Amino acid sequence: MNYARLTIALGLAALTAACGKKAETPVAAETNQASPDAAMSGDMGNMAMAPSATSAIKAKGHGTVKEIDKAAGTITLDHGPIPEAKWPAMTMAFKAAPAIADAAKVGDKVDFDVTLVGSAGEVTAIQKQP
Ligand SMILES: [Cu+2]
Repeated sequence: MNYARLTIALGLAALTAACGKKAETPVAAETNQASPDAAMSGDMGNMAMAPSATSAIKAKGHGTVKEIDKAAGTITLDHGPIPEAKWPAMTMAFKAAPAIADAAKVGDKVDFDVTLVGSAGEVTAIQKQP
């Protein structure tokens, strides 16, 4: 079934892009290369919940604040590529401590430090771009 195959392909692409580690099978790598847009259009919500945690990667990113949810402890960033994790540019929610959420506001262009574990990430420092 084409739909099932597409779903699997998207899942693999998202995992491959999200995990920051090399694909475990050549098939996954091929899928990811063949359709870089698949990872972009993948459901970031699902991605964030994927229980495929690996070792943490510390990285720096740049982006624009799209949403801050202090109750949920998240900040949504439209961020550029993060080569340390092999992530393409995307919009996604990160965990954020209250101090981080207070230091930024929607629309700010920011530089940020992030700790990535699997497909989830936490912003650990944020600074508005001058
Ligand atoms: Cu992302």
